[in-house]
Amino acid sequence: MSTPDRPPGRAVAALAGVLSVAAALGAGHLVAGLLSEPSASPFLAVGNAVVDRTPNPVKSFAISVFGSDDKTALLTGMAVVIALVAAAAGIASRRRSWPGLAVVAALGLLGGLAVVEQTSGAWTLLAPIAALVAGLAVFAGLHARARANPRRDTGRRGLLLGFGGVAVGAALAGAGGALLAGRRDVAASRRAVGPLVPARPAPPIPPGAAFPELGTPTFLTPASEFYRVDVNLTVPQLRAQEAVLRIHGMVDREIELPFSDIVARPLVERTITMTCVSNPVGGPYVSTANFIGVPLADLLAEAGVHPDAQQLVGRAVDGFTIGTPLDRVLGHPDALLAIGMNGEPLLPEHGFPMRAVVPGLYGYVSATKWLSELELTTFAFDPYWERRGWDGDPAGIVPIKISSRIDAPAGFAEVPAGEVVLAGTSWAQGVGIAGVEVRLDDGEWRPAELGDAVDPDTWRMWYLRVPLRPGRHSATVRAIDRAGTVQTGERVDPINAGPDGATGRHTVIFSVT
Ligand SMILES: Nc1nc2c(c(=O)[nH]1)N[C@H]1C(S)=C(S)[C@@H](COP(=O)(O)O)O[C@H]1N2
Ligand SMILES: [Mo]
Repeated sequence: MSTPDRPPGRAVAALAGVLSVAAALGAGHLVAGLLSEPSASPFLAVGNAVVDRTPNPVKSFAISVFGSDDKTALLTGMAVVIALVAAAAGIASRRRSWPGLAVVAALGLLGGLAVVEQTSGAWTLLAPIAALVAGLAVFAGLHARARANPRRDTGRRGLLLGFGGVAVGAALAGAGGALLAGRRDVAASRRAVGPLVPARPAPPIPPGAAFPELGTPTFLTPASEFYRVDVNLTVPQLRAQEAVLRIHGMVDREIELPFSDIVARPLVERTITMTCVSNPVGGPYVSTANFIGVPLADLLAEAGVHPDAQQLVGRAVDGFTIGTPLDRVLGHPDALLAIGMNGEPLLPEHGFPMRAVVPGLYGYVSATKWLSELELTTFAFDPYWERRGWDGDPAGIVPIKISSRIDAPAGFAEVPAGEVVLAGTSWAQGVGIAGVEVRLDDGEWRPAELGDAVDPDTWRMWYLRVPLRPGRHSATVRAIDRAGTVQTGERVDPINAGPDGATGRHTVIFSVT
């Protein structure tokens, strides 16, 4: 026998109303994001419609009170009003569901009208329609659950699950929509910057610099394949139009450079191989690009650096900091404020719209992405990683360690008998590679053929052809730099090496069949 339904308490009823409208707004926001049409979000469309109708004196008052947070203030106010209306609708629906359904429908209609006014094209209506459908369905569902007998365990659990599920779903949908909308803004901003044409292009890469047909990487890494390392769970979505670089601290005059000022300067292009200190021996965290930008030394000269400044601290929009010994920056003409890679604006994951790149230094002490500030300080300031125990005397930051890697054959590959081609890359930024040697099955070190040298700050490809009998073989590689340093065989993992970088030699085991 089923127990008769009873009206839910006021709090539960109010919550059902609020959650239904939240679900509606979340669904609308998500569909707008999927449509790449942020202003089709019913919530934002209503906000924009309100802004359009706000008399100018009220607008200036809002700006004087809330500053650049005026949009946030408006949207927060709207959210509060909508929540109150939704709660009232919920309470009015304790006995029958139609008052709540009517209010949800009315709000949906309002959102739809705002979207019609604020956007063009018929597809944008999908967002308010999704919102309306989600709002009505969720309200009907929650209403039914709230009226189920709360004294039965299943009823209470069902209610909790329903409410919790809707809350999480609405939040996820809203966040997803915001994320998608932000991406679209940034994509449009990158397109508006357009291809970058350097006034001083990098010298062309000679065709003999890499042997991708033999298994080495291409000399320039496509931006989409460039290794990525950062502490960010989601990529900061910044627009170039709003980006400003502030140079301050121990300078004669603080300067603020909008992105538009930087992109309008004569741009230089340099071929630079970047490496992460966390790259294990044989690992993938090394890539090369033609970086386009403005020499950091020029910008610092404009601000006038105090003679007692020691450290250049790069600060990203999220507060992340990286410290570089100042002499490394001033001493290297290719230390860049970079805005582009391989002719295009930076990709968002590589720091769009601006980042630093300092040849010869690991990324964690040089290559701030999403850069918003350069601060001149002493070594007394501890940037992000130093504060987390990677203390190392910032004055004594080590240059990138000499290293080499076997790309072909891949580990445990099976290759046909006869002449086997081994190929890979090597790097010793700042000094340059003079030679690469390969040892097969604990034999003698044999010199490999080298690709054309491009720059001491870039990697150098190598290959070696050797006849090999069927069976299992091992190959080990070592590099020698132009100062005569031979890559050590002493194996230190990146974790144990701490801020100094891994050492050791890359060995690959493969079978000839
Ligand atoms: N804002 C910011 N910049 C950053 C980092 C970061 O976590 N946040 N990581 C650094 C590290 S450790 C490296 S190796 C390089 C990697 O740059 P990439 O991802 O473009 O290859 O960025 C550096 N710049
Ligand atoms: Mo790194």
